[in-house]
Amino acid sequence: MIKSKFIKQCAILSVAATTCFTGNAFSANAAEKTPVIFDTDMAIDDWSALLLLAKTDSIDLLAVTANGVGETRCAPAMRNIPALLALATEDEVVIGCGDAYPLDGYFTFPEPWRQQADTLSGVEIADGTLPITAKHPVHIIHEAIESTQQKITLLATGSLTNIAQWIEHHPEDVSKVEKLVIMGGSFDTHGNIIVPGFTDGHPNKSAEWNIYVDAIAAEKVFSSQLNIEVVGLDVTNEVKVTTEFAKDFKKKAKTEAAIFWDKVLDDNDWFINSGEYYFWDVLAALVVIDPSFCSGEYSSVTVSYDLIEQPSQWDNQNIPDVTYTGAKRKSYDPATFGVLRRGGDNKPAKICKKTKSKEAFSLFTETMNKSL
Ligand code: AGV
Ligand code: CA
Repeated sequence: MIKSKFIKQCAILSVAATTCFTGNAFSANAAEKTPVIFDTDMAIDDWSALLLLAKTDSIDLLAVTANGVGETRCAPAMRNIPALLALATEDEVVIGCGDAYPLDGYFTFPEPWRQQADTLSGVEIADGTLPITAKHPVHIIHEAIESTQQKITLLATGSLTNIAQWIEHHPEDVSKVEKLVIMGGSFDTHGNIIVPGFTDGHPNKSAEWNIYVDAIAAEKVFSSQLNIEVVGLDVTNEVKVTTEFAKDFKKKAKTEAAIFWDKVLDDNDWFINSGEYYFWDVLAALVVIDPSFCSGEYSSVTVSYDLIEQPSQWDNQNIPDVTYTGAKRKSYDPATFGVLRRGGDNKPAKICKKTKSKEAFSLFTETMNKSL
């Protein structure tokens, strides 16, 4: 099943490639679709980003890889991804999950957020039919890249654990990737680790959650030769989810995907009212769909991390003391872990600074309401 998806890609693409050489315009459609692998932690707005990608005609969603490091754990993620895809596409999509813990450090998302993410915010939908592969995302991503001559776009909207492991195992793949779009980080604005009622008193004022939970993975990714576009808080602050948007979306919701999403918004009125909810991952998906959603500048990005002698109160003691490589897991200073800064020697990444927020909300609403 998994292979057949990639073989299908190969077949289409080899036809496209042949006709490209012969200049046959008929092949243009197949070649024009952007092949995408979506690496997600399946939190609330990852669901809408997933539905959006699956419903966008110009995207060929090859695979959805999750990790159990972010908000949703692997078992529920492997139920929720096929269930959501069934609302949005009839295409085959390869689905698998990676590690449950970060490459290093002991930080995790607050447990109530994880519960909400595991359970799709309490909104019930039927199981999907797409199969799950036991393959690790490292292999899923590698096989997808091997299967096509087109350059794949990666979108990562959770911690960068899977992407870092894939780079470690398959450094030869890096030059075959078009780009990696990351939802994560913050540069010229405050971070989002401190959330009233969940992380009061946390010492980290500057990091963003996806980078913070696995800053060592982020460091490996930013120091690679990948072409990176960063959709961080600087730009996602422009797409706050408001009650007005939720009302407008409700009026227009008519497809299964949109009706599901409307129910999620209903269940999250408290989140919307708290002013803490943004279209973080949706905007990153929109940048994949249309790069003009990101205006920005290029700069090297350096990830901060500082070892500490004594574990802090922010360490989650349930995380195993051995990392996936067999090394002893280390404790890091929660105040600086995952803070990004411009500068250093890494290959410059594009840092998104401005977007088109009105168009972002309207393209999202329109795409979610397109019939299958
Ligand atoms: O930091 C943004 C990332 C996005 O990938 N996530 C949520 C999105 O999936 C973490 C996050 C930040 N603040 C949160 C988050 C909050 N208040 N509740 C749940 N998750
Ligand atoms: Ca996410």
